[in-house]
Amino acid sequence: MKLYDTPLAPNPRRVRWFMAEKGIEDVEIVRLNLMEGTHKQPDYLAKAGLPNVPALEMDDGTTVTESVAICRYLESRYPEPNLFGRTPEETAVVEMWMRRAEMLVATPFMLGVRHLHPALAALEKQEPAIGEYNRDQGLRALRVFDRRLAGHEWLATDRLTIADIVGFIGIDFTRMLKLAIPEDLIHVQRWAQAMRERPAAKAGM
Ligand SMILES: N[C@@H](CCC(=O)N[C@@H](CS)C(=O)NCC(=O)O)C(=O)O
Repeated sequence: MKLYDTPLAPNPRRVRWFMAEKGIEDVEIVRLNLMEGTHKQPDYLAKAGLPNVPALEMDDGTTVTESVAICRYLESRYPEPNLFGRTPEETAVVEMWMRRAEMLVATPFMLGVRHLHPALAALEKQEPAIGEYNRDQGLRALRVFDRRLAGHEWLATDRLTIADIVGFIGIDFTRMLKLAIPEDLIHVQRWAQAMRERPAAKAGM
């Protein structure tokens, strides 16, 4: 298997972090340089279908993009430790928090960074108003997560899952905007610190 990857970008980081939590080491990493546009070259597009990373090329040649689809495939191939839920109930709760993390936090913050950070001008026709709106939406949504984390150690279950990885990486991307988690969100602060201390956090940088 080959993982098409790039450093610093949040979506490939999800997959690297996920693999590190599971101790997966037999996936070849192929680094693409987004700023040089290697993800837009015809040979990559023919495989991936979209000018995006990450992409996972399986041993039979099937290639999938979408970081969570890649993680689901890896979960089937390497079931332990479980990161998508063990029972039907747990699986539904993990999916719910993973989608909330994606839609309420990761996507707005990603748009904030893409439209506001000068380095991203190479990839985006920047509109600062879009960036500011999305950054503020992401910040507001953190309060939903703070309420959840007031009564739960992790977002979805009694252990770390894909929901925590998607949520934390979405929030952590805002370091590019020099944005800190508001101090009064003490439960998000506690959880974010626990995420930073995971051994897998380094692989996920
Ligand atoms: N929903 C996709 C998003 C993939 C995505 O947007 N990747 C970014 C890097 S984080 C990318 O490839 N950007 C290239 C570009 O904008 O040209 C996923 O989760 O994998």
